[in-house]
Amino acid sequence: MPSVTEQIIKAHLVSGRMTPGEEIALKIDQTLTQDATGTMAYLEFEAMGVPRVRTEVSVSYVDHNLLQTDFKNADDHRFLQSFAACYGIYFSPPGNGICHQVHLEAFGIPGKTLLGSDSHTPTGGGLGMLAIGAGGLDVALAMAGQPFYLIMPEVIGVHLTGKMPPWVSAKDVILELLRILTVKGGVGKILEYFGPGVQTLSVPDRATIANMGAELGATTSVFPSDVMTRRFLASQGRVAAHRSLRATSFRGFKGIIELDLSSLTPKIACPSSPDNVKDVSEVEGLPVQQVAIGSCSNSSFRDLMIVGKILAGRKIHPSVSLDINPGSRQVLENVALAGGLLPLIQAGARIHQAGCLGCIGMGQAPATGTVSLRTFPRNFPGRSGTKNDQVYLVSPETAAAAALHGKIVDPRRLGDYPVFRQPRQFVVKNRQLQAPLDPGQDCEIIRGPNIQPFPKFPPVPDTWEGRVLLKVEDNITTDHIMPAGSQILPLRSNIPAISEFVYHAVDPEFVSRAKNNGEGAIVGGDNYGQGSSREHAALAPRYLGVRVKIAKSFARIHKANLINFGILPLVFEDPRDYDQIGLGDRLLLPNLRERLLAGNEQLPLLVNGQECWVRVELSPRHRQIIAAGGLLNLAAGDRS
Ligand code: MIC
Ligand code: SF4
Repeated sequence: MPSVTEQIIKAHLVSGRMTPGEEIALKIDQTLTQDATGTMAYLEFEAMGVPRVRTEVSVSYVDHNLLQTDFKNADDHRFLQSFAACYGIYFSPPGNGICHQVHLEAFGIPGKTLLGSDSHTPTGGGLGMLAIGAGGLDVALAMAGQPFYLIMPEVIGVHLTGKMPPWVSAKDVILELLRILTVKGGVGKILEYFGPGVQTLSVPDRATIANMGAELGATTSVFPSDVMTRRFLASQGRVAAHRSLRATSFRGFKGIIELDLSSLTPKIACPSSPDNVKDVSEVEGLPVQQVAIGSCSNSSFRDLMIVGKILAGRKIHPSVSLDINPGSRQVLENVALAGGLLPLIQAGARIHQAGCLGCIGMGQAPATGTVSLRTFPRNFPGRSGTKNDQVYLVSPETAAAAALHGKIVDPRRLGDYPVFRQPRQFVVKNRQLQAPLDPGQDCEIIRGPNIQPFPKFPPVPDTWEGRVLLKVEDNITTDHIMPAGSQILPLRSNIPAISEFVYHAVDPEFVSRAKNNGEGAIVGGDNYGQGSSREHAALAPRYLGVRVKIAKSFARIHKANLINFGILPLVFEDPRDYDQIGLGDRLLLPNLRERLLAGNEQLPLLVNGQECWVRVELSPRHRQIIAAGGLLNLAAGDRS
């Protein structure tokens, strides 16, 4: 038997060969959406005319857009709820929890494939799933029973030995990997964890590690399914969902990373990138004004209980705001039952509803010029909602130490590491998951005025001409391209409105320049579009006339979204050409359409009349989609 990854892929392979670099198609068993990507995904699904989802399980979560400052988010929640009931989808209402946490608790099954319209869907890898983040349109297609296409990644083994010492936890493991591999080290790869160290990690530990594989740019991360997995499923009242999955041959691994868990120390990702990792001891003493504990990477029962234990009988530092964002209602209930909530309240914590909250700038923005320590997965610039923010990413242990002292402190200074027992069986009966209506029952989809029709885009012209509308550097995130936060997220169902904010913080003139120039291009550096799965980072620029993006390299999900919405991603043949192109330059791609459909791997690009070469790293299917002006056009028969 090969690796766990290969076993799952083999069992779901619809077409293609498992050779890295080749396009494969996978059968998808389960899907998830969240509210910020879900409305578009369901509008796209509706346009496909399929009466009911064709997956084993599909779930629609509301966890991102929880602030209801006007009708918009509330309208979207109602739309999602009514849509789920009609189309055979489970619905998880606001306050029930973060999609990835609730999915682990209630739906995840080892060996199954999960496609989610959120980049942290790989959290399910902690449970032995092949869980992949994708744009909403790809998830909509999976719900319609279509396979998911991707380029077969290389599988890299991560060999874990040893056991984490006291005061070191799963966040430190993944921060160490981020230090070694950087935010682009995982692009085009699946990380599969194996070795004796794996058995020392619980499923929530594994989920934290798999979750932030997204920050490495990895397609996903996979853990085996073993006795720990069985224990976790039993604790969730779902032991029947367990099956064992383990690798028996590692020959398919394209490389192996060695990590001795016992050698790890508490780590911290400094502003403003998850790979800017140092030892906590190196930044000790820095005053901290906000500590936030939660998000899909660290808000499980264990994470909240350990903080409760550390804070028990103590008070937080008066200059600190300690925000607790539980991962799910079930976590909050079980922490309360186990006596972990009272110490948090008494210590001075602010207890919030379960959801993403400050992680996506839905409240909890830090004060100007202050330091915020968060157990979240991302600290991209400005994502917190505050300009020039200073967000550090840490484990719950390091976060609790800072909350007590008002400054960054190595948690190993806190004395004995608290111990607590996790219940064998959590109380699970109060999960608020709404099952869909039976087929044939009457139902109505409730659409508020926030939901606007999907824009239509023209196919690729024979020869393309345009101007450089923007030039940006390496590691541009989707938060730069299409910011989130409490002002902009409510516009996710309205492309004309949200497009006014494209590249808002990077270049406030971008939108008017794009509108005044007809079609155009954006030029980027390495790892362009890292971060989230939001297809709005492709859709909204496309709406503004961006047809071409030229970069040194692209992040996986963003590239797939560009293709889906008819934006041509081109790669510099010679990266030095990046330096030769500037804002406002005139670009020409002669005979683009013909060359694209003929499968040309290089294209001549004229920059102000001077020729250079760009690479087209696209499958024949991708080329058809782009030529048609996007996947929806292609599906509707606007073939060229
Ligand atoms: C994020 O963490 O950036 C988000 C918000 O969860 C996104 C999805 C979105 O933008 O709606 C993600 O990770 O895909
Ligand atoms: Fe929500 Fe943050 Fe996780 Fe994204 S990274 S799903 S915003 S908790």
